[in-house]
Amino acid sequence: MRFLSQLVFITFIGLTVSQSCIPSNWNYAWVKVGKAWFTQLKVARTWLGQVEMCKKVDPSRKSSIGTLRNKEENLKVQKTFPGPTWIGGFEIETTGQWFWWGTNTNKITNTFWASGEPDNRGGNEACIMYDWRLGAGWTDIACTSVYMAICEIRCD
Ligand SMILES: [Ca+2]
Repeated sequence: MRFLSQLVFITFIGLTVSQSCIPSNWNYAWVKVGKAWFTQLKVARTWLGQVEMCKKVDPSRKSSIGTLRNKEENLKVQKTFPGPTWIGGFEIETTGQWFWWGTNTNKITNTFWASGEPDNRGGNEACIMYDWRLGAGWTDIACTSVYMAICEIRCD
């Protein structure tokens, strides 16, 4: 029994070490904020197009479309990579419920909407974009519009 628990422990440590959070693809310029790494896709695509592209940026590190989880990430990423730029936030139908995209899709708890946003202008704005000119604020935009995007590698 003791041997078994040691084996489980060693396996656990092994997995922890091998799960690297440092980007492996340095064809992109990365910035680190806390434990997360961010880069910007300079080619404009639809929101879903950027979701797919972010996966390809650094597959071994499970790169995905970027999420700005706190004030520090929101400010540093926007300063480093000025917008207009998609981030990985979207609305389920028109429920007013906003979520972060990912394997563990979860509700957005810290929001940084620009003044008057989200306004669902035209009735079909369900994806989140930032623009430094909006005072580091977010706006909802039609997901079929094309913009640059933030991708991330996040380990926590
Ligand atoms: Ca809007």
